[in-house]
Amino acid sequence: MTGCKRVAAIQDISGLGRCSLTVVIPVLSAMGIQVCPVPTAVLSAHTGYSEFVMRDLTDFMKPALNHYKKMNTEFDCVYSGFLASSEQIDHCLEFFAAYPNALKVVDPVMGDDGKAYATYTKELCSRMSELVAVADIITPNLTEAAILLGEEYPAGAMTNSEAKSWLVKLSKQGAKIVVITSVQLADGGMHTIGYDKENNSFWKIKNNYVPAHYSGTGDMFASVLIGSVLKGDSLPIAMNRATAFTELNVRTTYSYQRHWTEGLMLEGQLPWLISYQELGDYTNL
Ligand code: PXL
Repeated sequence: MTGCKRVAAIQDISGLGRCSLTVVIPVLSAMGIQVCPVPTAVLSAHTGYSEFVMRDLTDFMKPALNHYKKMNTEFDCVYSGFLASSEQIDHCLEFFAAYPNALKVVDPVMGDDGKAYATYTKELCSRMSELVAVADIITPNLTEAAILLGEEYPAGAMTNSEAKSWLVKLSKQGAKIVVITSVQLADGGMHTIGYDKENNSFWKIKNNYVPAHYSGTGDMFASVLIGSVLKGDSLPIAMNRATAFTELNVRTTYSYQRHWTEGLMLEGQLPWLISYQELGDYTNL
């Protein structure tokens, strides 16, 4: 009996603007999963703010890993998110190699809305493919999927067969499960799409559109997806749970008209995760 699953979450902690660890920890904790944070940097506010102060923690990563190895600490999952430098990619690779039996999840955080984030250099983006190559699950948004594939960000809606071919091409880079968020499909609406290479199944979940965009949305989606998979949900149910919780938070935050940089007002919605509802809003892509 292990009591509860444990995830090593390798990403930054930002004071203002809910994202990365300030989203990952409450979400996974509410799902009954222990988070062991491996902070890669401390920021006063995330990089979407016009000003922030930052302390890089790259030199903390290897000693932290060495400590966990010395203690024979087990992790059920190693999950990497926003990274601040190319050297941090090397340390993430060391974490993944040290825990070959853990579920390896790479959220290749690099950008949104067709653009890379300010701190993501060309080198950092190209090295992200080294993490993607060792992952079991990857969760890019459409911008990140385009960067990983070296494709143009789609100007309009994608057909189902284009969407499937992006999923398959990404899975050929390594991961068994590929989930892409924020995909406009030609048959109408924004979707989350997923592919499970082992049984060659394709899934889609239609998103309820809200005319707003908040920081940390991808971090929330990936965290719920990971929690759901670790609890034994199938891929479409995990996608459904992650989409439903993220939408609930987007709609709540929109109702208060908060600025996008503040992130999603998740604090009041955590009981939804604890109640662990039955879901069935997925279809085949
Ligand atoms: O949500 C992704 C993210 C995480 N961490 C930091 C960020 C961002 C996106 O801008 O700036 C510090």
